Amino acid sequence: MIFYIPFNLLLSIEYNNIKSKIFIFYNKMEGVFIMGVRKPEDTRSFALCAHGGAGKTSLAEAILFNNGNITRMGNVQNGNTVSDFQSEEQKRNISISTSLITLERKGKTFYLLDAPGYADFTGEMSAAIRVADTAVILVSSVGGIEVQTSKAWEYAEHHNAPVAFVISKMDRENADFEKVLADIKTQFSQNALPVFLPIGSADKFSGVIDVLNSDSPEAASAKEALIEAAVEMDDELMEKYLEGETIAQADIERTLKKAIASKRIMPVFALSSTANIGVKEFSDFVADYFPSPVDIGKIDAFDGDKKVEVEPKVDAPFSALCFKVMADAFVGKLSFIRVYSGTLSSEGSNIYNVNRGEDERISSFKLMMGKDGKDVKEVIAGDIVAIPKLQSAKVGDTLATKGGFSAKFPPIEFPKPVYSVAVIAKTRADEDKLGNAISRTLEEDCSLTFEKNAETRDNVLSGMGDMHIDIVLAKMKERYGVDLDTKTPQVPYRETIRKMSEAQGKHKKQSGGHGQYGDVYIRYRPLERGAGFEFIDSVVGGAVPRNFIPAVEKGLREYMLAGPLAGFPVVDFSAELYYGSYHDVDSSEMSFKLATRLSFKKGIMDANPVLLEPVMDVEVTVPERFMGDVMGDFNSRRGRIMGMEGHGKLQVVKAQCPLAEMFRYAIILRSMTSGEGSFSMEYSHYEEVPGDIAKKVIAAHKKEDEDEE
Ligand SMILES: Nc1nc2c(ncn2[C@@H]2O[C@H](COP(=O)(O)OP(=O)(O)OP(=O)(O)O)[C@@H](O)[C@H]2O)c(=O)[nH]1
Ligand SMILES: [Mg+2]
Repeated sequence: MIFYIPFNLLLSIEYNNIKSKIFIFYNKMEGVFIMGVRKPEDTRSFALCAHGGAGKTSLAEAILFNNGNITRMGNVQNGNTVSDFQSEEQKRNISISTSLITLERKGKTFYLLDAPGYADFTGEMSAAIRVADTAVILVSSVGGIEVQTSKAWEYAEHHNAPVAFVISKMDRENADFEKVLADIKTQFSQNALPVFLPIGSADKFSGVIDVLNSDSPEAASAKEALIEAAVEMDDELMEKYLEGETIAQADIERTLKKAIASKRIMPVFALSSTANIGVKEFSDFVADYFPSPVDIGKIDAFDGDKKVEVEPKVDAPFSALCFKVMADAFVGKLSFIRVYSGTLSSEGSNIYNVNRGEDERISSFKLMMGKDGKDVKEVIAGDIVAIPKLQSAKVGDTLATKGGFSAKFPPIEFPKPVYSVAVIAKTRADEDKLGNAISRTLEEDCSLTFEKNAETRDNVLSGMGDMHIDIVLAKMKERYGVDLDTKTPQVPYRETIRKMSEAQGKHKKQSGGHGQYGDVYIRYRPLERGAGFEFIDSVVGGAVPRNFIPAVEKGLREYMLAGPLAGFPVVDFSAELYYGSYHDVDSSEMSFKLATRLSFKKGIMDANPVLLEPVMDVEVTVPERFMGDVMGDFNSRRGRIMGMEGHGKLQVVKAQCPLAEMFRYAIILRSMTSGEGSFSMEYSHYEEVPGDIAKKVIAAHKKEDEDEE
């Protein structure tokens, strides 16, 4: 049911005794508002995901053009697509964050999430798949399956999301539908079944065959495969089919939808977005057969340890998940949410952040079209919208109404950063603005971390790769006017000792009146790695008076922060105060502290001091042919191979490698594997730095100290 009405209106009506939500939609081409009856059954949300450059943004653009939402089809190269609206996206001709596009087609509301494909933005893709009802994985008919295609598949599997495959760029030279389809079947799933077949390819690509509605011999076997898989969804139908009876079209359509929702069928499409062939057919298929939130059914939330099933019902308590936060130049902060249950009107409403316990007033919901939003006053289960000016919501937070839904959805998982730089403000003014710029940037980007390293004092910005960091720095400059220099972060080296030593420290000063006197004997012993520091007091007979002993311990704890070898913190040792002497008048806490310092310096230097460096656990995933290169490279960077595992055509190499050798690994691995490798790493333990390298580090550090003085 569609009405045309001349102004923005929203009501609830009773229609055929069903209380339904009215939804107003602005259709740019027709310049009118279209009003329809809304229910979750009519919602189609899907995430376009793929390797970088497979054509996601171009497909989104073509869908909008065919649907009449835009009158001219933009182009990624010209930087005028709806989806790639950020200046960094337009400058680089790539997507860097997920765009949300809302449209109406065949009475259905589409929420299209256009995720970026480059490895540096994998987290965006993962979040998009998490909140969309279907993952649409694009595979270029020329490039075939690539690293991030497999990542998209992995995420879809992880979230148990229904999958569709789009074999894109069918107009390109060397387009090979059959080969790509065969690869999808062998590498991902035999359930990948074409629903549209290409007619011709490259410059002869002229259209697509609708497999289900075709009687042509070319489509016969594909049709057979589709019907066979669809009827499996219904035992009675299956029996009929096996007995050779003809299956009614309506039955096929009904079961096809079920088969897609349950992943028994993963529909495969052939299309070209730039030539606009096969795109309309794709959109119509989405409207007709893609699962709605109701087809997806219940999802899990957790109330403490208790599992709570959330059903996509409009009359259930309102619940939603915040999956993206964006700073908008005009509106300010926009929080993107996926509604999982209930209904919420923006009029006079508050939204309650279950994770943070904060209740906030809201003014509107926005149906997004790239950077633009149209106000809508009510949202229902299945909707994906943005809320302006919500202060508390962070990515992964569960939103509800106070006293209503109280469980939490599982957090959204983001990959851990693997590439770090130390940032330095260019001027004092930049430094003043840094804190605010960083905290706003972190809010938007969950693959980014920022930390002041207590040991090296570096401000370390970590992300997924050099491109990611470059973009973050460019954005901070553009938005917040903060200019930052970068350098390789310092390795947080530490010092320790390898043998026992004993050292006296005696501080004595006789100057006119009151003198200073402190005298300590301390025994230093190595402790096992990770033990930290231990102070032992074994003074007998008051050689050091009780009241001065805390000053000795305090002194040690202070001096150990900058060791005598190269100024790094000293760890994994014990210091035993076993003897000393004092002066009735001249001894003080300060004198004993200074005496301790003398003992510490000498004692550590006598105990065979060495440098320790952090060693990382590294996991590298590469196609088999790069295994040799990756392992050889680890040898050259002091790494140790810990193991290998095969995952299909990919190999996982596990290694331990000093952090000092890993700062540029994101860049090195990319060039070594033409972008086909990925890796993750986390801190494992501290280990001794080999002598020759330690010498260099110590010399460099001494020089630095001299320069500073
Ligand atoms: N010939 C041809 N080129 C296409 C087609 N689709 C996209 N392209 C081109 O391929 C390049 C990448 O397209 P995008 O739409 O930006 O790809 P994407 O998957 O969104 O890329 P990222 O978001 O950066 O991962 C652009 O130059 C497009 O013009 C197509 O169907 N045919
Ligand atoms: Mg894109």
